[in-house]
Amino acid sequence: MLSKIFLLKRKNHLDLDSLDIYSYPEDIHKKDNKEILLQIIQGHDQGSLEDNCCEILKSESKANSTQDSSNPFVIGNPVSQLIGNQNLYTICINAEMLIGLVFEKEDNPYDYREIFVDMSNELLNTERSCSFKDDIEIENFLITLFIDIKRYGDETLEKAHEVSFHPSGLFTKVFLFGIDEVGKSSFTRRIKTGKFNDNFFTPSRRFNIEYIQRQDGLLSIWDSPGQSTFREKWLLGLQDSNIIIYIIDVANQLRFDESKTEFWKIYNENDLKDTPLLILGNKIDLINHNDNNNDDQLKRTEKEIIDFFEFDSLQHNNWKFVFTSVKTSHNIEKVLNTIFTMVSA
Ligand SMILES: Nc1nc2c(ncn2[C@@H]2O[C@H](COP(=O)(O)OP(=O)(O)O)[C@@H](O)[C@H]2O)c(=O)[nH]1
Ligand SMILES: [Mg+2]
Repeated sequence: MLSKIFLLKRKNHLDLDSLDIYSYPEDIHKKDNKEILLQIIQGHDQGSLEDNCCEILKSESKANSTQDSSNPFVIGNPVSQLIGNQNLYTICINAEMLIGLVFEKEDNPYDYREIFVDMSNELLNTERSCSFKDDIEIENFLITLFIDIKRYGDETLEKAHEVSFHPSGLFTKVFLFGIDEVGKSSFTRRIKTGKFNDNFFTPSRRFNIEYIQRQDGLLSIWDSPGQSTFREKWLLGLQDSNIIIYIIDVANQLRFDESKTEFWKIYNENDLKDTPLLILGNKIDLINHNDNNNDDQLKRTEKEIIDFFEFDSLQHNNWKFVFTSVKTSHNIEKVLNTIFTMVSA
């Protein structure tokens, strides 16, 4: 488990007295830890924060500043260090700062490699959440990074361990995708807990994998996060899925174009032809149909959606379209059964 995060920021030279230190949740006191801090700095990249800490980074930093100012922060490779009984993972930013994660001894820092690099990059370069200009900004950045990495460890790594001990070892990996707000997280929550909440808060950066035991087998549902930089890495999980589910918000036609573009982009960039594809037209409860010929109307709506999204041009053996409402539970049971039939087909 992640226990602490810290940041060492060099003012001038490698003089510990001119080093700014931030940490969370507990303080690292410079005086007590002088020796350890020195070792951390020297241990990173076998260099020092002063000199050859990431020489490559320095040149990249320079190249970056002239060519492309869109990524102001150059983020190095994490380095794992065992100093005393401290299990550390440090990353160098712009050749002038070190961010360190402190783990418990039995943890493997390499499990956290991607999230550490991706989150730092996302917070610093995409969201521009910190320019290291003032203390509060830096502290907020560190706390955000800490919470997200810890959450990843608690929710994803711990669960992965749980599952590998599952006796059958057989589970169906279900990969959800779709633009934000279509109901992916609500869907996952509905089948996990049976609950729905209009105001359910789902943090956008959250890695969300839920394991759900059903009579037909164990499902692992991968609910992909909305943020695009995260999504890139997340999508690596697509190919080894047993089934992929694409969700559309049928009540929000304003975003059909965007949704369609996103679908085809992901579909074409990944080799998915042989993976069963289930398309859910969610939030059907929001579409007011004239009660008399509800079925006909639904068929027409389905055809309009399929035409608009050009699903008929899918070079795909095994795909289906189903209307759902996560809110009213409409067709949710059917979706679960369909998952198992499609996977075993
Ligand atoms: N009316 C209605 N609202 C829904 C339905 N499914 C999800 N929502 C709402 O749509 C919003 C976005 O849902 P969320 O699960 O966070 O979407 P995600 O970004 O795809 O994970 C939330 O306010 C949900 O309560 C549905 O079937 N019907
Ligand atoms: Mg979500």
